[in-house]
Amino acid sequence: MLTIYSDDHRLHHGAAEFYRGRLVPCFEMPARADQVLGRVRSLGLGPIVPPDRFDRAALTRVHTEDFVRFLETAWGEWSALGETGDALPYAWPAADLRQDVPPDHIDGKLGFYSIDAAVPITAGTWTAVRSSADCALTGARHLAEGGNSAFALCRPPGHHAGARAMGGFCYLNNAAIAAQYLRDHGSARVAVLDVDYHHGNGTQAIFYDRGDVLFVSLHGDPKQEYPFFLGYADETGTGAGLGANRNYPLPWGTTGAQYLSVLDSAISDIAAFGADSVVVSLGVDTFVEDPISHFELVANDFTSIGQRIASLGRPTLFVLEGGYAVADIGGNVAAVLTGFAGA
Ligand code: 6XA
Ligand code: ZN
Repeated sequence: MLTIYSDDHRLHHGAAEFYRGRLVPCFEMPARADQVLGRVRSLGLGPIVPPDRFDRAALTRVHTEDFVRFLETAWGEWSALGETGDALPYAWPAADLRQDVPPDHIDGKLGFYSIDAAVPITAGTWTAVRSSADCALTGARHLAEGGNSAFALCRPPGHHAGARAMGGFCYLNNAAIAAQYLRDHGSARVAVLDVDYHHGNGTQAIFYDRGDVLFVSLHGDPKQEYPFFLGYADETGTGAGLGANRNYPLPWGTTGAQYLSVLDSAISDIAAFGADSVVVSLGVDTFVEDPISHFELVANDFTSIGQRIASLGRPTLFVLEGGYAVADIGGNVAAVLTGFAGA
């Protein structure tokens, strides 16, 4: 399987995120990608190539122009104030506040264009974010040109980023950008399967009113788990997208066996939809030892996930999302990919 990877991810290394009343060191760190790359390399999974540079227009197919401009310029505006630490938001346009007027001050913009304070912006964040999206796009192009599968080793991740908002360690939505690229280059119907522990609220929102992109997600029940405000089972799409959104919220303590039986339903949804290609938001924070999650999957379960995805028999792009048990992330990601490739 082809892997697409850029060293640029290292340029994004936030110091801290706001979590449960404290500023804590970022769980989303460069060592994650290093571990995954090391394992892909030592296993000899296939060629590892740098991403191509795609036109900015590929980003604004799913994100708004003003949001992309905000990401490009945020560090410059922040550092112009004399700030040297990471930019972080602290005020948001929640209920009863204006959500239609972007503020001029960078502090206001940071809140306007985010859903939480887990998205530090550093001097190198934009370069890393852009290259991460390019990894996903390069993988999508590989599929559009007839490839059977690819692994976009994206960092930072993407599935919490909406059309106009960053959040949950995500800035641009790599999986959504790739899915849209596939739609624009030969796939009439695309399915996004999100197996990250957290609901992919950004991906869901981007495609919620569309019938050409199916979004299916297994995740921690938002009653208990981030992102809390989206990801319930009764969210089934709207308008032309009615029926093209499927959420499987699962309780804390979900075991591998329980997870895999629900995954079978998700796989059936994708087969019934008749997807021409599949994008997998591949998070392995469902692992039993993940420090911020509460499922109980073990290494063999990740192999089974890959095998089940392969049973669809569709061109498939894997896009890296979460997973914070750093010592195990490489092995768990590799298990999914080898399960897929060997099936
Ligand atoms: C914010 C938690 C963000 C979750 C990030 C993640 N404290 N998403 O892994 O998939
Ligand atoms: Zn996650």
